[in-house]
Amino acid sequence: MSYFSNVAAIRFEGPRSTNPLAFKHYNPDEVVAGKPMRDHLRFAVAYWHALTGTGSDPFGAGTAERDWDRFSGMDLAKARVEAAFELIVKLNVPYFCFHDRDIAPEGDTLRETNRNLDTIVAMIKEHMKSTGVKLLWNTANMFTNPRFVHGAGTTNNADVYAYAAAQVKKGLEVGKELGAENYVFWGGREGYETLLNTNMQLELDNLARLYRMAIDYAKEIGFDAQFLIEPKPKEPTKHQYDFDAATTIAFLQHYGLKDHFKLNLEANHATLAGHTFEHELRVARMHGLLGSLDANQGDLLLGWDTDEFPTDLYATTLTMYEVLQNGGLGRGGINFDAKVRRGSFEPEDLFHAHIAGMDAYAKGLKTAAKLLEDRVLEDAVDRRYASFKEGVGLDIVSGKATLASLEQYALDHDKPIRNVSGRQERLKAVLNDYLLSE
Ligand code: XUL
Ligand code: CO
Repeated sequence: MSYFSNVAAIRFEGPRSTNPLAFKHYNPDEVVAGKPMRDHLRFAVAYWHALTGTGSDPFGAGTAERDWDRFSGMDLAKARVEAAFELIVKLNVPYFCFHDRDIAPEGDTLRETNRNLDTIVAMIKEHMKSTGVKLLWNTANMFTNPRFVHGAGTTNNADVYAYAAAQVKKGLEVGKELGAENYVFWGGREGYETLLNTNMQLELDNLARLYRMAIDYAKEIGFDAQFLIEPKPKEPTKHQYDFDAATTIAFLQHYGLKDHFKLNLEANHATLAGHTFEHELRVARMHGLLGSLDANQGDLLLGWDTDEFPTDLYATTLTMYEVLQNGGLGRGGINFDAKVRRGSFEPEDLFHAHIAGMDAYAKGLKTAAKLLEDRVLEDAVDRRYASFKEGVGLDIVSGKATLASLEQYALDHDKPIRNVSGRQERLKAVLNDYLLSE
């Protein structure tokens, strides 16, 4: 049974190809900056958008035409596994990611829900073995079911907290069973609406306790995945606790959890927080916490998480610039946490969307590698901070300077201070030149 019978395996055909179902820039074997593109990018398909998403929005029902929707219940879950692996293999994507509830339906009891999960996990395991596709990360959906109305790890209801803990425990077992390289915590409803009814201190302490239990349990069962926290500033709650990279890092530091986690950063979450994606990567990188990426993009005209496929070459270039300077993503990867638009409802659109995203990241990688090789931006930045390499600047960065010594310096050099242009427009033009060159 094929769910995408009119699409063949997608191949690299180069920038001059006119075949819409071919890669123009993503050539997995091509070596860039010392290693094949495939190893730099480590792409993943997001199960929830590609297989489970329907294209519904607050104003209308789903539009997506998906052959597997003929089924329901566990039959639907099984059909989706078949479709998932056909899609992933035809796209030549090495990884996928899922929430527990994406892959199997909830039963009437937690026991039944876990049994459903076990059945599908066994099926997925078989497909992983026969195709070589790997699990980049899995996670627990602790936001869709109404029981999580007040949160999961930050709920006011201890019974709900226990349920969430049970879900995380099962998630770690599933991750181990499938050899997941990472395990993600995105705080879907870990936040609050109003302080009038919220004990923020208890909620944050409890969230840290849940993370601590997860660390302990993973160790106990020998699941050695990298733990990732995915920041997001708002949506669904007004104040999400893991607002952005800096906030999440402060949380990890405060609770002594920093050595156990890295960050899974998402482009559209960055822009919702008022940051560029590269800003978030830089902050994480400075702390040694750049773990993995959820690739997508928002819309300048819309203030919510639109999760569009990433096509903005400036953004992918500056993102890969940070990734390369980080020495890569390690066990992380680039997961397309992105959905086709409601109007792009044909199965084929799933291919066009992923091809667009993969090509945009491949082009970004190549451009970033060239920029770094030529030290274009690095030299400009070095020159800009040259005053800290000698004299009073060197005294400052080496810790020799005091307020008194700097006052003496300022008094001795009391003449109009000359600044140098930041040359921003020139640098943007250089970036354009690099993007436009083959
Ligand atoms: C929601 C989001 C999630 C996480 C995983 O905005 O990004 O899908 O990536 O729970
Ligand atoms: Co995400």
